[in-house]
Amino acid sequence: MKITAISIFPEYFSPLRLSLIGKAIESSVVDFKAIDLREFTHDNHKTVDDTPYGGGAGMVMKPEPWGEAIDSALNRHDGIVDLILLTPAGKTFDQELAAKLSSRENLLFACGRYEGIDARVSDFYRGHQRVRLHEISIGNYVLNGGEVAALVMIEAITRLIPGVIGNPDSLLEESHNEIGEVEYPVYTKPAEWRGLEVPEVLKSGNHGEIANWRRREAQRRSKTLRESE
Ligand code: 6GU
Repeated sequence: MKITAISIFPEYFSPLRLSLIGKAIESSVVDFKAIDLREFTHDNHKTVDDTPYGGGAGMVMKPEPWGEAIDSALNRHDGIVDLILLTPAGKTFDQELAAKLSSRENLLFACGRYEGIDARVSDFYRGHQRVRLHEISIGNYVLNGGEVAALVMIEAITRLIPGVIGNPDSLLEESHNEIGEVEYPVYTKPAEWRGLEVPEVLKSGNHGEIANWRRREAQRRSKTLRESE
């Protein structure tokens, strides 16, 4: 999978070199590049934003640098590219979209800042031959920019690529799997810690009863965790 991220803070993406995703990048399962939007400006101040037409608070990101940066990024990729515009006004990211995007060859993340990117940029690329456009938010709260949202998405997506996670079984059992149920509680040694015991059934060796207990606990958690806030 080839991934490009465009941002005025390309250093935001350095943590991707760590851990399992870092290994995937090293072993070239994932080819990642962060591009600095300011490289596509042509004035001395490297201006990427301006005041909004119609007035109002804040600044809007100018379309020209975005157009040039996205065109340049498209040149790094072959064929169809999934262009992901990070915006709090987008469709909420979930495990289903992560799974869909994990099977795609080319992902391009456009990380806006300020009050957003001039709306003509999304209009233009929605109609582009090589682009499938997604306007995505990661949840109902406001961040200062799309970078952290892109990191969240890249982690959720790349860990689903075969070979990125060591044990694929751990993908099946985990929270937000196809059944939409969260995981059962897990325990390891010691059998007693600060007066708290590991449930007896887990030490029984009875695999049928263990499976039943885990199913019940997962159901209970799915209900109570989600009702508790
Ligand atoms: Cl993608 N961007 C910003 N700025 N805020 C967000 C978001 C994205 N998703 C949730 N909040």
